[in-house]
Amino acid sequence: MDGRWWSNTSMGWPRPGVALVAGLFWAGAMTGCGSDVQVRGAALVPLPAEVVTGEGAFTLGTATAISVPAEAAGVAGHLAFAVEEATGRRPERRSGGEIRLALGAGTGAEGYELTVDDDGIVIRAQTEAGLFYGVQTLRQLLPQRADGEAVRVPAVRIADRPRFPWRGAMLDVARHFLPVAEVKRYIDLMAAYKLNVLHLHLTDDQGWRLAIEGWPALTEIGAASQVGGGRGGFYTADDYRDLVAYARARFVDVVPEIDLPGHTNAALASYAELNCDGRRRDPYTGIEVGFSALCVGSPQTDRFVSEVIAEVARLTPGRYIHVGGDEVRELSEPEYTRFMERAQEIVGGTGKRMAVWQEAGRARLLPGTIVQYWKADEDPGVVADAVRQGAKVVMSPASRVYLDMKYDSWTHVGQDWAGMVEVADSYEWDPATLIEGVGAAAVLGVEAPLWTETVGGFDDLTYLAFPRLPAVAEVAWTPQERRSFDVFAPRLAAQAGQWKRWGLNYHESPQIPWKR
Ligand code: TNX
Repeated sequence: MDGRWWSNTSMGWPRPGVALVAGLFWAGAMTGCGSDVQVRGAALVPLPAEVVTGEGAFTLGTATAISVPAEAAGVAGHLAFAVEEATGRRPERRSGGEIRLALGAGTGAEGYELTVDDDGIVIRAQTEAGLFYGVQTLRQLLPQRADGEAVRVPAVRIADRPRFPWRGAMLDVARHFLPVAEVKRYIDLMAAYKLNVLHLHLTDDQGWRLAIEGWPALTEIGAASQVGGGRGGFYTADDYRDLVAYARARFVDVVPEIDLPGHTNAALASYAELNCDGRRRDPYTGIEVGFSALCVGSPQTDRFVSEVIAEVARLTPGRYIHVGGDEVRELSEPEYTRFMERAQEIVGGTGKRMAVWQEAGRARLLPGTIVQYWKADEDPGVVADAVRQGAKVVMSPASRVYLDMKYDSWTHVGQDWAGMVEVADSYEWDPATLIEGVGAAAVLGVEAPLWTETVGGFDDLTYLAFPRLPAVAEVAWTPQERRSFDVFAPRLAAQAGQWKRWGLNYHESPQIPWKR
């Protein structure tokens, strides 16, 4: 069978080296060589590690069935959905179906192989996660639904695996609360682009968004505010479990953040005892940062932090708990580092590992801690210091991947303190060379935060995330030597049909050749 796959050579194409394939693929489309259906292969985001076109095609019809082994049952529904999106009909699941999932060694933990030939489609992977990513790729290969027409998928062989294990997005549900249904929609969008970590920024000055047993005022008072004075809101433990399960079913881990010891006005407004002067703060609805801090070192604060972290750990199956540590201006250096080290002990006591914003690199860290880089004008040397202590780094450079930055001066929503961030800025950088002293081995991955000071509704949220979120997904997934903005831009443009069908509000960046 192999001979068929290298038959490109006979079309005058060189045997495809990894770096060449995408460029040739697209060049073929541009010069009109190949049918329109073949062009669809060029529409993959993130670009797989290897793509080789073949000859022939598989045609899906209303009788096409799917075949899924019992051990991969968690992916069966996702595959059925992908086929239904394309054909308009839910496929039957039976052994011997033409679209087949198979478990087997050799693809790496999250990798997969996808083969389309005249007889059918096979996705093979070592894990259910790998199969799920193969299904997401298949979704992008399937032509958009045209009722009654046969759905033809050109022959192709894809071998794919991610560059980084942490491919994240962060939602700030504290500044403006987001209902469960909207967080789920965002998880769907993340998963379509193979992102696998949802960092939930659950608490901040303007609101506390998770119910904690034994601390009812956190939700009675702390959750009842948000930026601009709206009603706020919070997740019950059941809501949160529901979100975690929904994410898990899409191979997304939830990393909860309880931002400490600063960004805590909502907690300070809920409980007088958390303030050194014993007086409750007023709820805060502005957008200043850095003014609040727990009364560190007091037994009340220690009990509060211990009980909150214990509850969050109990509700969270994932490995990490984020405890913030950013922008604390009200504490002395020793007060700050001592608090972060105590928080680390508390997190460790629950069996989890701690994640923190880069500032906490100044504290003594345990190996395996995650430090999240975000700000260039804060000394990036602290990140290298943290790495020397055995920490791993998640890259969230604000000037590249803060999805709350405006695209340009016309953007109707967002901030600009880290500059204007167009989609090319989000795309054209290498996480492994960004910070001196922090090489590839220290980088766990990439995460795109979306802070919501200015974001009041889901349409504004998606406007900021699209198209930059898919750009960041490719930074996190695709080998660096395979990436170039020129080849990315038309592939990204090809996503817009999906976005329209999903009803997404997105930014029509002038850097992308959208098709009209
Ligand atoms: C900085 S990033 C913050 C957030 C703001 C954001 C706005 C970080 C650790 N702190 O509190 O929401 O900028 O862009």
